[in-house]
Amino acid sequence: MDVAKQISKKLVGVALALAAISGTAQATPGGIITPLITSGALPDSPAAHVDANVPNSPFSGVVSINIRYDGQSYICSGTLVGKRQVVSAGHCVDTTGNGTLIDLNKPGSDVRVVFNATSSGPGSNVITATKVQMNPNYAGFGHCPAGVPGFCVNDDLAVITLGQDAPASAKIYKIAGQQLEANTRIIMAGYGLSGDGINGYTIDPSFRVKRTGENVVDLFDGDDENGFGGAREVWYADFDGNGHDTFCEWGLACSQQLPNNRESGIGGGDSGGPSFIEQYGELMLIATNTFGGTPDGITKGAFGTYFGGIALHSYLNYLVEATDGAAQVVPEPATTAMFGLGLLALAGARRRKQR
Ligand SMILES: [Ca+2]
Ligand SMILES: [Ca+2]
Ligand SMILES: [Ca+2]
Repeated sequence: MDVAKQISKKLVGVALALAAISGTAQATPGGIITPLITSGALPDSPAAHVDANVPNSPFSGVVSINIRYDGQSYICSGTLVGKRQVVSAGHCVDTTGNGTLIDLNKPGSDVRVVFNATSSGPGSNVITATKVQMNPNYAGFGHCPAGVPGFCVNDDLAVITLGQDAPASAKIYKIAGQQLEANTRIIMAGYGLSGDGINGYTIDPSFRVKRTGENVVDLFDGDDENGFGGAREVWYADFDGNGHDTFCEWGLACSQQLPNNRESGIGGGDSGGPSFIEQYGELMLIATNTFGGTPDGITKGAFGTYFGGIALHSYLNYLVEATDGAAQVVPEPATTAMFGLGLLALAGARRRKQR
């Protein structure tokens, strides 16, 4: 029995409600919006999730991004992975919704990255991108490869190259080299819509206010170019609280629910922002946040919604290439390495015995 396929099938049915967390989808007020960092119920609040814009913040390299074209202005989030390289979402730099990369040479079109961790005051560190790339398999938000039915949020990755080095105060994150696994606790950050689990979205995105929150990974979609089999490309988590545990109710996954002041969702403007794990004592990028979904009868952004993004393990080669080798991929620590050594030793012992 192919569990992944079943889940993927179920999600494709469910996924019609998915919306991009920002970029194009956020164009019209009242239109479809999704991911941002939200808080739990009172006494937790969006304000309690704000991360101060100071150089010693562990989130100092989480940036907001202003994308402008055709007289429109959008907000997304991103992660610094090299002095001049920012990882974000493909849909943030897609000007048509069909995978059309923004043309930086067109008058009025630009991509600007906003760094907040600066001692020289707000507004002093906005750096314009000189190059923007979109994953070659990204064909627009929700678009599947030719001949594949469904709603695909796969391959929604972008790499933005800055025209000058990021401020020294902005942390450069390494990328975790291992597969993202279900039940992993992830730490998310972004500049998007916020609100709380009861009321949903109540607070607009802001280029200078970032929030952080956590959740636990529930499910995955495989590669859309490969019949949704093989490598994991898309991760999902639900925003649990106040009696809602959506993926568990749907019989898909019943992962741990985090405490009210940590369990969070995402909203419009959080798109492209990071999901980190803690490894070797630091935050490492393992996934991005790109979409949200609202089941029938649930308030947008409130408990019971779900969301997710791109699991980077399948894209490590792409990221290293698109950053001209700047992105640093770190192998996973401890157990696997030790286990590998153990196996080697055993094999050696057996060989010796046979001899
Ligand atoms: Ca794919
Ligand atoms: Ca959850
Ligand atoms: Ca859950």
